[in-house]
Amino acid sequence: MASDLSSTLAEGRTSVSAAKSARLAAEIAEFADAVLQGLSKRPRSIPSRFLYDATGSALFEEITRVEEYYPTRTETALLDAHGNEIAALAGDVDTLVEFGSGSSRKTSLLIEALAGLDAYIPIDVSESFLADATKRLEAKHPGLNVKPLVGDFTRTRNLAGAPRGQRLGFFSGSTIGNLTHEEAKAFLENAAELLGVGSTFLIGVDLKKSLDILLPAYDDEEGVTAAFSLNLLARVNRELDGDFDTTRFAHTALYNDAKGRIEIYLESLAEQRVRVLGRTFSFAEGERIHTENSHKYSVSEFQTLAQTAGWQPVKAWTDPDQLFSLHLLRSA
Ligand code: SAH
Ligand code: AVI
Repeated sequence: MASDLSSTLAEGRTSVSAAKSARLAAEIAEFADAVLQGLSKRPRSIPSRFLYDATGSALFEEITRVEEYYPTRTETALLDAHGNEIAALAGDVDTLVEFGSGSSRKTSLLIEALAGLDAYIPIDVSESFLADATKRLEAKHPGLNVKPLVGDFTRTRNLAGAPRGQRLGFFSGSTIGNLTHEEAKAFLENAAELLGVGSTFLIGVDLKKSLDILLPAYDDEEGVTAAFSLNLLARVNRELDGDFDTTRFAHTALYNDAKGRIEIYLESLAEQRVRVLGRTFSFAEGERIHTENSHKYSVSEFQTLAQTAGWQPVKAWTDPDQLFSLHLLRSA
């Protein structure tokens, strides 16, 4: 009996670790495709979701603590001040679904405000970071059913095994700004399907503002944001047999006024050749790889975008300095 049980448990562990290895292999294959294609085309680019391996996620956490990076502390203050009102407007919520949950630190404020919450489903591509955050949340909120989902939130088509009932979506940190307007619309339409009719969605959105505040937030004195960007090249070296010399590329952040977004690039500091998975890529001095966009919205611009994707604005909250906004939406 005991040996039956232990062999069943061992088989269970084997299938869990096999699933994990398969996921890891698929993620590396996608990373390889994205890098080889992205470095072959002009302008060169690599999608921003690949910034978040375990090191990238830890560096993003560091960014949230630097003085110049106002979004995290401002959004936290908004959640702290308005959590109860948000919970009252959202009504009875059974399941909270978070997209790009990262450390889930801010989420505790929402979980505490939502009386009667049964389940929390954090979705993130950064597997080990998600696992650590899950352990922390389970310890902090005993009785809450935490069901993490590893994957790309733009391609999540079902919440496998998630309890039914009333759902509230949460997309914090202005991660929606890392998507283009078209991608954000498609994401919001898919989220409406995932969350279901009558669901609500709370989204943190960074506001348009003076470049004196905006530019330093993406190029801090200490160089934490630069380290976060450059880790993408280090990740290529680690996972794709690359030989990028990260001291010969520079993190560059600029504001594209026409597109209302911060654009982040890695700029080659010299003429150089780099090898990735056996292929050679030549860089001219000053040539760039586009790694990230961070779109900024006025409150009404974001509400219009949400409406085109089938979400009705319920209420928006902003801080006194008009740095950041929180939007509660209801699926139409
Ligand atoms: N919401 C947190 C973390 C923001 S950082 C906060 O506000 O602090 C962005 C998070 O989204 C990271 O944890 C990253 O791993 C995740 N992420 C980025 N692109 C993703 C994608 N396409 N699918 C799933 N997760 C993604
Ligand atoms: C996660 N995301 C919303 C951050 C942002 O502000 O666009 C990522 C980031 N990149 C550099 N600094 C922060």
